[in-house]
Amino acid sequence: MSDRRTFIQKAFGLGAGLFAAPRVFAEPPKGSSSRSRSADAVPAFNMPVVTADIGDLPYTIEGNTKVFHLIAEVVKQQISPLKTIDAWGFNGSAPGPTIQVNQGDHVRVVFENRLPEPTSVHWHGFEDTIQNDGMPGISQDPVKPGGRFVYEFNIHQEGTYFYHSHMAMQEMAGMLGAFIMHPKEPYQPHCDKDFLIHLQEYAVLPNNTVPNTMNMEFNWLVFNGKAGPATTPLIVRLGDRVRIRFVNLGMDHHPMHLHGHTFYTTGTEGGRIPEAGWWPGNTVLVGVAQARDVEFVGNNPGDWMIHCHLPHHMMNQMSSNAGKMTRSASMPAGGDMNTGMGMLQGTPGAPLGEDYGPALGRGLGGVGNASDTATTNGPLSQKKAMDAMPGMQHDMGNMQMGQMAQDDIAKNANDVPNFPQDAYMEGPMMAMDEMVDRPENYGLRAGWSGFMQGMMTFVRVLPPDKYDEVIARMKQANRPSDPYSAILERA
Ligand SMILES: [Cu+2]
Repeated sequence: MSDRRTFIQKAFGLGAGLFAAPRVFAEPPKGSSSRSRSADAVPAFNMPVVTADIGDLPYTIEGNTKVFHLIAEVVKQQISPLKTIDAWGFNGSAPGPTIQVNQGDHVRVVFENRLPEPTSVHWHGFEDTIQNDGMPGISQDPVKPGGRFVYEFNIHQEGTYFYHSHMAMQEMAGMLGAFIMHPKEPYQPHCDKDFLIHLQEYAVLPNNTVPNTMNMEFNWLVFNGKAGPATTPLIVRLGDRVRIRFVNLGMDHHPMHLHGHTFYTTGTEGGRIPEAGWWPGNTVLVGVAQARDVEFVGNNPGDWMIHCHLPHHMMNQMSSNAGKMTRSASMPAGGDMNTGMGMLQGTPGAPLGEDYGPALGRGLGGVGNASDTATTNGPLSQKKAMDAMPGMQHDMGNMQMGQMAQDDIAKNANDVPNFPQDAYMEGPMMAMDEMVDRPENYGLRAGWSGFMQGMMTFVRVLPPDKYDEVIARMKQANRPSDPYSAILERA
């Protein structure tokens, strides 16, 4: 550890002039109300990390040891109101619950494998003994189904760390979680809110529940196991200083973008960055196996989006929209859902055969295949579209169908190449405000959920009266093991 730190310090020493600027938190742009409430008055302490939609792994104390029981198991993970997948996770969720400890703690993790195959738990970034590294077949025997293994750590680091299965496909099935090591000396300035967001992607075919962990074409992009609009917003009081820890244990890289604020990157998967090395931005690229901690003062009231900026990661249930489903007036006679969406099926060995349309898992399909493009655009009639998808859930409960007015579509829309793009995928017609209703969403503009998909949620920077109202509703909900409890207890 010391070698790396020394190197960083030396590097900063050599380039000191480059790092002279970022003192912005001491002098925020918009008057005194924009200062962190706690930067002046409140002594720094380690605010517990809130992992919305996931929560924490509880522990017991035995002597001077914190003991956690971590269970690998098959879980049903509802990633969206209309989509529940069969994932592998820990203690009931994928990702697994966040483990929070303090620098200096002695920690024991009693691990139990309830999966149908061997596994183990790797402790990512830990400077610990090889016996605790969790590498199956290298540092330990794989833990067989029904088996146990005890990991034991003396925590001397600080920062955002992870645990995950080191068997790649298990990791892609959801076997990951966060491990927070709070510093002995609290970070300065104090953060009033400290959130963690896991970034993951799944490839799950329509009408399927099992992610294809080999597929590289991901169609469900999730924050803490939820796709927008089912994600839970981050609730911030105007003037709060906020930390968000992004954790990426997936297959893609994610440029995480925040609206309305400039943040500083203050930490990586290697711990805290000295202040002179913080860098400003509104987008931070979180590469695979990396953590990026960002901090900002929520000094700009509003419901601000925070999202991955990769366009395909801002969508749910993606598939090509240039194919039969949207460009023919109706389904081929006797067709099913798969045919309608151009899914891979039909004559074996003839992937460009006439019965194939554009498919999830292959290209747009138009090249050399006249049948995909010979049909004219069908009118964008909701009834026709729904009638053309007999396998889809027409009864969508509270989904707010039918709000897209005729005026929203140009009269010549069907003559325009590339139409429909987002008119078909997003908008008020796809809103489901009531289905994703929760206290954290209180007061959002009606129909908001039709414009939020994939890796997206809000940072809601609320003036005191609105903040108090949302917090009161969250308290009233009295949810068991509420991931927000650390904030609710202190509000
Ligand atoms: Cu992304």
